[in-house]
Amino acid sequence: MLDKEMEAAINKQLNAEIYSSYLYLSMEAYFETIDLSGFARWMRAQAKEELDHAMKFYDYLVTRGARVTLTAIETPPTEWESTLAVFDHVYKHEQLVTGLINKLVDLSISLSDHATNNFLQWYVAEQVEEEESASGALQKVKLAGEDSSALLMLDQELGQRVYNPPVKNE
Ligand code: OFO
Repeated sequence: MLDKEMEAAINKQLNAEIYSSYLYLSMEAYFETIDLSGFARWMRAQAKEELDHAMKFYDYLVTRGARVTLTAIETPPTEWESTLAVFDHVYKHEQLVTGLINKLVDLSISLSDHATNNFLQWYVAEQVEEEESASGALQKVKLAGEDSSALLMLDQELGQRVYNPPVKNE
């Protein structure tokens, strides 16, 4: 049986993962309005990935006989000053999520919840990839700078991103 404190913390993280999905969907919509459809596709892939992160927590709660409790999702921002501002936000957001995952790991250790600790290691590794991917995109956008043709080429490049689901959803 899952400790009640851990159950509440995982439900909170489930909400945070859905918020991440919302945030990236909002970024997708922003890029669609300024006709950068490659960046928009990159964000769509990111949004789907976040929903899978949420579902992995959902399924873990069910597997452990715990209660999934869905709560309201915060409204994400809808406007950014530039492409650079968006990708800077993505990178900062992923760093924030890494901090949240680390806190969950800390809680699992303090509760001697080895099963949850083991489960959370997947997210620890995933956050390394998330930060790398976000920082890589941010660096490229920085390099493109004010050069609109470089930005359009980058839009095409990032638009090639293919989403591979990390978990199987039914
Ligand atoms: Fe769920 O990893 Fe990004 O936020």
